[in-house]
Amino acid sequence: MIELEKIKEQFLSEVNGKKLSRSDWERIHTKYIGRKGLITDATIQLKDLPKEQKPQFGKVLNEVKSFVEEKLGEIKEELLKSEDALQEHFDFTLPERKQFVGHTHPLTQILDEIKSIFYGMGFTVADGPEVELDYYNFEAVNIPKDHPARDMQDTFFFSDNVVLRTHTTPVQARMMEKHKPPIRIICPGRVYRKDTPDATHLPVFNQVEGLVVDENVTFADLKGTIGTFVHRMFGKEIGTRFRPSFFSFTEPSAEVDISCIFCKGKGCRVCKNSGWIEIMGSGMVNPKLYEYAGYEKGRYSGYAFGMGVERIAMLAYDVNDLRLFLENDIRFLRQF
Ligand code: 2NL
Repeated sequence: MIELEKIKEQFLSEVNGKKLSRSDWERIHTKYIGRKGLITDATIQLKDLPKEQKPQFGKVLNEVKSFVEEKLGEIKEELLKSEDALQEHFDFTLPERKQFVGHTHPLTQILDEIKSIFYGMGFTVADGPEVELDYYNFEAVNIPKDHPARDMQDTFFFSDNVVLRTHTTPVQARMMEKHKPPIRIICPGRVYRKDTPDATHLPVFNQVEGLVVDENVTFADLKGTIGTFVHRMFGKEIGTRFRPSFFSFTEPSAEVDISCIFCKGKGCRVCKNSGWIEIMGSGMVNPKLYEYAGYEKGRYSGYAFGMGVERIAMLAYDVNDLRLFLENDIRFLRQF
């Protein structure tokens, strides 16, 4: 009994009015109620006491044990609270961290729009290699060896017969070689020219070319398809004009102009007061290409066209420098 009172007093002297650390707490916990602690010892002693002393000793032992456990519990709670306070320096006045949701690049948006308009008219997409044989890039689309487009100045050559494609026309030449008409495809993709970048030139840019070959295809089909494309892309009020031109892979050939989307044809800085803006090249497929494809002579006719995606995007978004599309300046991109 005296011994139990002593244990309690000793315990109190170790905890009362003391600022205990976590390790102090561990040490005291072990000393009193650990497996070999003082109170655990006393519990073992209880067994050996004379029968008549047991109830009284047991009662006091339980009181002391409960007291110690309760006190250690309180101290632990205090310890945890002060540790939390140290760790959670949460400043509720801090401004939030903004999360920005991205979106597709403006060029991709325009390309998606172009594709979806042609899907709506029954076209499918074809693609091919960017590193191309001279044969498909030039020869098979009627650009002979002495043609100015073959000038070393504006083509990247890997070797005598391997180039970075300068247009997506070789994709269509490969399609014709592999498949018999009817053909109704568009070929979007990256093309390369040896140009120094400026507001209107890039050495890498994107094209969409289209090709339709079947029996009895006429220039009227070309006009209808392009006219519909212009209406869906730029609006019902925008007119289309075909102006005679030359491409070695089409005959006859035409440049496609649209009425100026900025001044509606009245004349402004963008259309250089002409009221018209050039958006693509087109024409009836030169029969020479059917020879290269191995088609039956005189059986098929078709039309083709080609446009620069960056050029369409410049018009659609009223952007006056091509390089802006490549700089990835978030202030520019966020506007679209
Ligand atoms: C332009 C002009 C054009 C074509 C591309 C083509 C393809 C085959 C046969 C005939 Cl397989 N033509 N493509 C035709 C006319 C014009 O592109 O200024 N592109 C940016």
